[in-house]
Amino acid sequence: MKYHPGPDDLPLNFSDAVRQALAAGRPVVALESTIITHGMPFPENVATARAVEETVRENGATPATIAIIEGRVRIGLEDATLDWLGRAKDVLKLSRADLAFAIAGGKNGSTTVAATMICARLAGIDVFATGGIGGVHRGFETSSDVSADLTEFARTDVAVVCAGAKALLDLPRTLEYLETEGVPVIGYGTDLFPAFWSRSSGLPAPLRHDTPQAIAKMIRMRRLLGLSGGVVVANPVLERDEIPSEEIAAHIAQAVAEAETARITGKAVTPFLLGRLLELTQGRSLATNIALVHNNAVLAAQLAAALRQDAPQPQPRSEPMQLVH
Ligand code: PSU
Ligand code: MN
Repeated sequence: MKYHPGPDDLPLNFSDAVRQALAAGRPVVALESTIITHGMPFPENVATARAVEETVRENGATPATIAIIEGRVRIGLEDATLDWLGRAKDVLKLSRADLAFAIAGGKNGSTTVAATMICARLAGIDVFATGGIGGVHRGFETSSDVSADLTEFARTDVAVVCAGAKALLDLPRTLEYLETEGVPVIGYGTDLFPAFWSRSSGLPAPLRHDTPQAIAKMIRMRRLLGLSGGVVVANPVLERDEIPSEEIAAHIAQAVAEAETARITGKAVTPFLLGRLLELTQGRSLATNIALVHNNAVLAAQLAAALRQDAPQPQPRSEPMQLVH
């Protein structure tokens, strides 16, 4: 709770379970909601969101799924709201650029990785589990399409456990961008950067750790150094669940070409590509997607516990001012 900087009228609403866990200093794991509204089809989206919350609980942490409901930042959603979100068609996909627009306007919106990091930080949550992060898109040379997730990592102190980034992005440029922004990218138990459905992108992971405790120690050191921003914990999908990159490559090429032909731009690009990949793999990609989110939830719960186990940290100089640009 020590990071809670909100003015009194910031509409930040905690579920009872999350409020109690934070007050008691117990580990909490944030979960995003764009994966529910724009990342997976109904009903798998709702079933997965619930099951992932359960995985977090089974691993000793409290889940806090984050979304904007009627202009309120909700930290922890009840089942009925999750269910409604999973069916709703007119929910905005919110990133840093449109978060205040949705809250001030009393709208409903799901939070991307970037927006979930902002809300988690406001709520005093250090760790967040998701599937894949946004990145530099293929064809960046002409589109300039870089996910706001990447700049958020440079600004907001949250550890995001993911399975790397999808190979439908430009992964070498994504890693270059993160390096330029000073964002640590940690391969968990691997020397290779994972590519979502596949355990490896073939690219080296910039850093490597093999235990949650080692990651927690590094995060604390970043704070002692006064370094702003978060870290990417890239946790490869388990071998039994992976789809080898050769198998998925042709489908990716087709989806990217179709997006270009259809002149899809802006925030519609990622949902379009995810939807096409699902169709082109005849749903096979979904099982892998679900499995890797669970795998990430387990590690995130362990990391949240590791961060709580050790001595309280001094207030970093740059917190919480970095939230106000
Ligand atoms: N990548 C995935 N699944 C997802 C997303 C990305 O494999 O659901 C979602 C996340 O919410 C991520 C967002 O933050 O898409 C990135 O969108 P954009 O590229 O428009 O920044
Ligand atoms: Mn984009």
